[in-house]
Amino acid sequence: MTRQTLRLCRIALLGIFLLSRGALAAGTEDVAVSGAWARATVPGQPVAAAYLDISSRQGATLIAVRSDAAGAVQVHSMRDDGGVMRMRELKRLELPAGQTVRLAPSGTHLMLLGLKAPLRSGDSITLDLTLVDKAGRSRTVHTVAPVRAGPSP
Ligand SMILES: [Cu+2]
Repeated sequence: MTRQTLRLCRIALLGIFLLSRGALAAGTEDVAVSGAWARATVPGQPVAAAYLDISSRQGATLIAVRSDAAGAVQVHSMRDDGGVMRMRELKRLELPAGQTVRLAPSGTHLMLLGLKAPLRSGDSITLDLTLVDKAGRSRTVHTVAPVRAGPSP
């Protein structure tokens, strides 16, 4: 390798490094996910709930969720209807700028439908959250949720 090609090589590598840093920052900076967990299931239970805290600095909308553990994932809201808790699918979940939206037991949650296997404490599942920002750009945030027995619903 000549000195010239070595120099070009270094510049190219630096470029790749800077590009990947830029891509990382763009992909993860705005949206923060924390405290994700999924509730362990009993044998024969075809669905499970998962919870997390999510926030977007600029404001965004959660439009889709996928998991390796389930055929489909929906966002559900919970409403007290004369003493009966009713769940309703939310097609979109708004994340107001700078606010943490909590998905927690007895409230808005992720519903894992068509579980591929029972969820046992100590396992973990993936959750891929697809969001759209104010400019219409979509991104997917990947998170891992440990499975826990958790408090009673
Ligand atoms: Cu539900």
